[in-house]
Amino acid sequence: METTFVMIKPDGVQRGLVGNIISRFENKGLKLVGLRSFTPSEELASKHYEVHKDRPFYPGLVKFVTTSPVVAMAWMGKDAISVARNIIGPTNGREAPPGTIRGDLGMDVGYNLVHGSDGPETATFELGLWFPQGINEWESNRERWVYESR
Ligand code: IDP
Ligand code: MG
Repeated sequence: METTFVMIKPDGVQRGLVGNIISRFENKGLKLVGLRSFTPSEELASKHYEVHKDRPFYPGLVKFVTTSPVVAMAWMGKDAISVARNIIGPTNGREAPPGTIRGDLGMDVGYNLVHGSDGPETATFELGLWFPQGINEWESNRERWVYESR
């Protein structure tokens, strides 16, 4: 089982898409093991997006995610990192295929509604950053109806 970090960015919260977005991960069969809604500090957002610090869009990106609340989540499941990335879709909403969050709901490359960890090291780093108190793991009786065997 893998756990991945997913964040609904301020555009998703402001547009009232929180329920729509969460239900896609839930319906897929992933398990919600962490959930926090708050406006991130500049320190937190800068650390989260540190890999992009030399990119021209970095200052605007940090400003974007610190001006309004986000919904930070931890989702668990088999291959949860790639499964979540597939649910989210490619970065640019105009190019993202229908069926993905960005393809169905977004029209922009920066305002693209959701963040998802892109690999195991990133997921560990981001989960530690956003959930310093740890995740809330729990036993789901649903999982024996999601996976053939455990
Ligand atoms: P990802 O979210 O699909 O993994 P990344 O390339 O890791 O995309 O970029 C991180 C975030 O930075 C994107 O989700 C988007 O919000 C923003 N971003 C990426 N490229 C651009 C750009 O060219 N202009 C503005 N914002 C961008
Ligand atoms: Mg990325």
